[in-house]
Amino acid sequence: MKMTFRWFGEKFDTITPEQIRQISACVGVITTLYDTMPGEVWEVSAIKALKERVERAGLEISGIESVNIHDAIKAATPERDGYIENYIKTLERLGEVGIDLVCYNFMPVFDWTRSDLAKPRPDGSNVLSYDGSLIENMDFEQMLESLESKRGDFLLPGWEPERMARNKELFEIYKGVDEAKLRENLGYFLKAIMPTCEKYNIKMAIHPDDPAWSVFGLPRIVKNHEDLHALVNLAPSPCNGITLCTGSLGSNPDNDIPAIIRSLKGKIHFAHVRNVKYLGYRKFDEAAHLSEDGSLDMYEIMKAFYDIGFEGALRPDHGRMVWNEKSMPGYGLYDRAMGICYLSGLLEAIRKGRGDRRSALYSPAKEKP
Ligand SMILES: [Mn+2]
Repeated sequence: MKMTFRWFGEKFDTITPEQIRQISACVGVITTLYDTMPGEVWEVSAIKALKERVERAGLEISGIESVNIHDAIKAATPERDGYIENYIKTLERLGEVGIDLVCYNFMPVFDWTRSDLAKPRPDGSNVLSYDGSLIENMDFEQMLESLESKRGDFLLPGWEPERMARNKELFEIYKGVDEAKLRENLGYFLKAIMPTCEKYNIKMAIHPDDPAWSVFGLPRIVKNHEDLHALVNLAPSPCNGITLCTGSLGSNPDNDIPAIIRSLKGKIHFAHVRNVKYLGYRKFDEAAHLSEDGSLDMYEIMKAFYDIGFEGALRPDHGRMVWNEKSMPGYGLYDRAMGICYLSGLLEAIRKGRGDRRSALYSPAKEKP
């Protein structure tokens, strides 16, 4: 496993690659060109500049999260083939500089949803939180206003104001797109891009829906074991796989995360690891990574990744906001750094318990001559 850290780029993140480098165990960043819109072809010069910036700090780009997919592709409007061509062009440009992991999602209109971006905890920290009873009583406009009022100066990935200004139009194009249709559109997209992915060995890793159920009446097709296996079968290729996000899938207590991991050997290309605390039906708080702080057993999760021979990039996902840090909700430095160290500790114990003496910094990339 390769331990990595999400970084939003110089213009958008409060954290520097130099700070990330000082987190022991971390070998790379997961990043993106955050100022490109879905559908745009990425500029070669911008990709190279990003790569150089990361490498200057002694890190690698371990993957891109995300190359976002234009709604024309998700909803299969007449413009989709042009946008797929653009997507392929971006993949080629990433492949040319040796980037071999791309995370994406196929959620209509917006991606993750929360009712609170900074819910106070008794320990003085705060967390992202979801309360279904609040969300179900809001319409989408109210949801947007609520997030807008809480985000402070920070951008929220997946809720770009430029796109959200068009939300009525976006909802309109998804009329008549049910789960079956959305899955068909995903299959069409995957079949079109797989030859390019195979040529450059780019592993595509779809992110599960967050939370793992339908919100605002929009279809969701990456929620559980069944959906993940259907996705894998849509386009059989070593490059078609999954971002196993424990927190997104874990929002639904019916999802047995270690069992899901074990069932997807060879199909998990990227891992997001975080904990959630169940508070009731469709109600949860995010938590510290520590097992005891939430409802997921992080030891069992890391063991499952180890047992299936997962050697891809893993990153700690959202943390709490601690020590009065000010940053993008969920993406402060401190709690994610504590998270990655905790996960690395679990992994060292699992490895040594199995007689595996590889160093904690082992990563497949580093073994290459
Ligand atoms: Mn995630």
